Parts: sequence; structure tokens; C-alpha cells
Amino acid sequence: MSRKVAFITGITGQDGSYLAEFLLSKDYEVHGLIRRSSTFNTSRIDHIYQDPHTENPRLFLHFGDLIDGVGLTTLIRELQPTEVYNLAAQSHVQVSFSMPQYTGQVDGVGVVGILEAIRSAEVNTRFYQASTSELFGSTPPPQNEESSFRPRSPYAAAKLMAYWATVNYREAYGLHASNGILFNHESPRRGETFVTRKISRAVAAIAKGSKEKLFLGNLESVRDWGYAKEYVESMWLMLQQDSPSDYVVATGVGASVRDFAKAAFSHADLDWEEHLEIDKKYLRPTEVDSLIGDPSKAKKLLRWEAKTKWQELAKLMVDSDLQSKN
Ligand code: NAP
Ligand code: G4F
Repeated sequence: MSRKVAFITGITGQDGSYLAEFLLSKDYEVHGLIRRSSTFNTSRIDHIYQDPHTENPRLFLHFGDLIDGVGLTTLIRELQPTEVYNLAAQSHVQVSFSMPQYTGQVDGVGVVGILEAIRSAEVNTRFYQASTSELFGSTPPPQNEESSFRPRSPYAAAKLMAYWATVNYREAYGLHASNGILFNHESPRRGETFVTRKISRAVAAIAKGSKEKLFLGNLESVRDWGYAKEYVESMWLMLQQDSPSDYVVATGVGASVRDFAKAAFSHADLDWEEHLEIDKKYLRPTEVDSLIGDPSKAKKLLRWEAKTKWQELAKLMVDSDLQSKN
């Protein structure tokens, strides 16, 4: 059997944790990059952690950072991964307005660093870049692989650099490098400050009587929300194709932030208008009004299709937060 060794940056994040589970279930040896932190930052992967001293461990963690290109080169040379999934990023759009230069360094320049690490280490690997529907910005929906990129945030501008760097390494050096242009995907593991999780946590807290109000910013923006656990399979499928390419991954259905909040409150038998208020501090200097993907290419070539739609997603996230003790 041929070697199956995956290297995942961002393994401690929402997607990284689901992807690691998925690859372990497919008998990969999985290596993940983690950041040194003064507190534990591995809560999403603790359940799959394996002590390296146990017999036949298949999950290994390595300290590093996307802006440390030298460390990445050493690691990639050492591990000789057959697949690299670059999921690490400063992934919060609003935060990118407060930290534009840092976001550019990690999400843009950092990706060039990992591509260079692969090239200079001369490893025979396939590369996945976590690109985003944010690239489309102000281009009206539905958006597909041919739609124009019109980024509206420092985050999206940095991801645009990474997108084109990935295409360039494919064209210049023949690297099997693909961009997954993923639309918003959520889960009970979603970071607590993204809007869907902020809503599901608040609904659960209000239902339990420990909170009264939920404060949000723009309720009008429309997003194409899918289930993260399903989306990681599309990443793997892209790297199993004979040729590298770029794919939109989405449900094809849009809903507004208001729609999502209404569905979440109603699932817990709560009146959303009684508990939801606007706080202008959550408004962004520039907003992306509407993202609704056309996933036809992924359906046709990867045979991948989203199963969970946003209404079901809102329910499963609220149920999970209702069950949680935090
Ligand atoms: P997430 O939960 O915020 O996870 C981000 C991961 O990146 C974490 O493991 C984080 O480590 C790590 N990280 C951050 N800065 C780093 C650095 N300088 N060096 C090394 N690691 C670093 O994000 P996600 O939702 O799983 O998204 C995964 C990727 O897909 C991201 O690149 C995101 O931009 C992109 N994306 C996400 C969506 C979505 O809807 N979720 C859609 C399109 C694209 P810590 O745990 O230590 O913070
Ligand atoms: O949940 P959000 O912060 O996600 P956003 O900005 O769409 O970005 C996410 O999806 C991208 C893919 O399209 C990823 F690339 C990116 O890494 C990230 O995962 O905000 C969604 C919408 C926005 O329009 C925002 O203005 O919700 C609106 N919103 C309204 N009130 C809020 C809030 N967003 C947040 N985070 N917090 C609020 O209180």
C-alpha cells in the first residue's frame, strides 16, 4: 500500500479537527501544526489525541507557525507528507480590520512560505489551500469558479494573494495544488465569535435562564451556510483527483443572519424579537452583502454534495449548546 501521510496546518481549528478525524478514519498518518500557547489550545482534538509512546500512534503534533517559513521547511522535509492541507489562518473577517498587517502576513505571505517550503524541500506532495467565498466580496450571487473576485476586507485581500500563489505554484512548478473556495460552514465546533455559534450559544444560555439578550450587528447579510463536518471530505476529494483545480463548495442556498437567528430562537421556543438587539460595534467598515455558491463543478467532478441545509444546521447547533455545560 502506498504511503498516506497528511500534514494539516490549523488542526486545532474547526475544520482541522474534522479533517484529522476523517483522515484517521481513512488510515492516514496525520501530522498537525500547533501554535505554542500559554494555555491548552487543543480542546477540539483532545478526543483523538494519541500518546506518541502508545503502540502505532497515527496522530502527531508539531509546534510551528505559518509565519515561520524556516520551521515549516524543516518540518516538511522531515515528514515528507503525501498531502498538505493548509487550513491555518487568522480567520475572523471583522478582526482582520483591527489586525490588517498581521492578517496579511499569516493568510497571504504565510501561504507563500508553505508553498516555498514544499518546493525547496523537493517533496512529492499534493497541496490544498483553504480559500474562501469572501474572495467574491461584492460580486452578486450566485458565485461560481468563473465569478470575479472583489474582496471587501483585509482578510479577503490576504486570501486573494494566497489563492493566486497556489495557482502560480501549480502553473510554474507543476505542483498538484488546489484551492477549495468554501462558503461558510459551521458546526458545534465553530469558534464562539462567528455569528452562527454566537447565536446558538446565546439561544441556549437564554433558554437556560443564564442570559437575557443577544447583541448582533448586521442582520441583513446573506450567507450560504453548510455543515463543516461534510465539507472536509471535499478537501480530501480535491487531492484525490488526477489533476489539480479550484472548486466552489457550498449548499447553493442562502439565508440572512436574521433568518438564521429566527430559526435558532424558534427551535428553543423563544421569541427572537424579545431577546435580539443591535449593537453597532459589530458592524464592519465594509460588508459582504450576499454569498450564495453554485457548487455544480464540485458535484460533477468530485461527486460531492452538501446534505445538511441551514435550517437543520441551526437546530443541531442549538441542540449541542443546550446539552453543553459551558
Ligand atoms: P478556525 O477555527 O479559526 O481555525 C484556524 C486555525 O488556524 C486554528 O487551528 C488556529 O490555531 C490556526 N492558526 C491561526 N493563526 C495561525 C498561525 N499564525 N500559524 C499557525 N496556525 C495558525 O478556522 P476554520 O473555520 O476551521 O477555517 C479553516 C480555514 O478555512 C481557515 O483558513 C479559514 O480562513 C478558511 N475558511 C473557513 C470557512 C468557514 O466558514 N469556516 C470558509 C472558507 C474558508 P489556534 O487554535 O492556535 O488559534
Ligand atoms: O460569522 P461571520 O463572522 O462570518 P463571515 O464574515 O461570513 O466569515 C466566515 O466565513 C468566510 C466564508 O465566507 C470565511 F472565509 C471566514 O474565515 C469566516 O469563517 O459573519 C457572518 C455575517 C457577516 O455579514 C457579519 O457582518 O454575520 C454578520 N454579523 C452580524 N452580527 C455578525 C454579527 N458576525 C459576527 N461575527 N458577530 C456578530 O455579532
